[in-house]
Amino acid sequence: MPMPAMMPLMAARGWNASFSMAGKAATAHTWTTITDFASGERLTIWGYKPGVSIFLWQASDGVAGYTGASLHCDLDGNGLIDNSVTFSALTRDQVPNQSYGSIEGQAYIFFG
Ligand SMILES: [Ca+2]
Repeated sequence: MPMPAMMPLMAARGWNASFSMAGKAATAHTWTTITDFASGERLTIWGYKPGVSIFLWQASDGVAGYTGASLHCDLDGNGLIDNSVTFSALTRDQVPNQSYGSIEGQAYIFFG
């Protein structure tokens, strides 16, 4: 998989960070790396389409030095990855199970 530009999100230890990704059917692949994702922190990815979106986990992916369990999201199901997120230094088992929700017709997936 080609490596797009990455945007590290730094979460200082001891903070309860909440991350939000504006997932949308993309013409450009956005790849976010979250370091120090810890208990109490949350990640929301918007743009989820129930029954359409496709999610692919990789045990370890990302940029050298910040690899970890990575989720690749094809939110509109067109076969192209729209958003990726790497949970730096975490294994898949250390990432909270994803859950789903919707607010005012806008669906999302949620970790935390
Ligand atoms: Ca797509």
